[in-house]
Amino acid sequence: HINQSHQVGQPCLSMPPANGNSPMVGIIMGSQSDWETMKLAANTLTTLQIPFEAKIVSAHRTPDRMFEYARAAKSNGLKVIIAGAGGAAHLPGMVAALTSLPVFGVPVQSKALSGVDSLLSIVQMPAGIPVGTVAIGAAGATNAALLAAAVLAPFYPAIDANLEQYRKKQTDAVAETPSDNPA
Ligand code: RP5
Repeated sequence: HINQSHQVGQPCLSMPPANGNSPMVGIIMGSQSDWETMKLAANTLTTLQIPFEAKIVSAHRTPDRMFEYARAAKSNGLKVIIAGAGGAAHLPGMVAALTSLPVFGVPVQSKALSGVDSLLSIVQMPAGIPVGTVAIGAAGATNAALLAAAVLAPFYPAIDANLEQYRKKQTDAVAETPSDNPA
């Protein structure tokens, strides 16, 4: 919730603190087989101490579950949805159609077409219903979590601090000179 005195169009001075228990990010995926990829999003959110939930929600196999999940997402307290799917990957776009929460789509690397099918299915949304589409596979799953953190960071100082620390650690880990035996 935004504080009671908040007026639309006015700056909101007191944002709610991140609640340690209730999920702020919903990670959903079309199949159990997507988890190997999508757990990289989960691991990144864990590192950043952002509470999340992870669910299997298929646009094709469990369409009713998808409708219920997307429709209830905002009232359940979620702030961002990360949706991963492979092949004819409808899940991110369908979920984005059902909620105005930001949706980041992760194209899972498919066997037949190496994820190019997933990428094109997710990225080519017509104007009006956006899906923030990331790279195919592991990099995309990690980056979707980092984008979720970046969306939340301006409103939650603890998340902002964790995200800055994550990036600093990454920068500090880059050696100035190449080595034949990198650590
Ligand atoms: C999609 O079909 C899923 O997102 C998954 O990437 C792909 C294959 O699913 P499985 O046949 O492995 O369950 O719905």
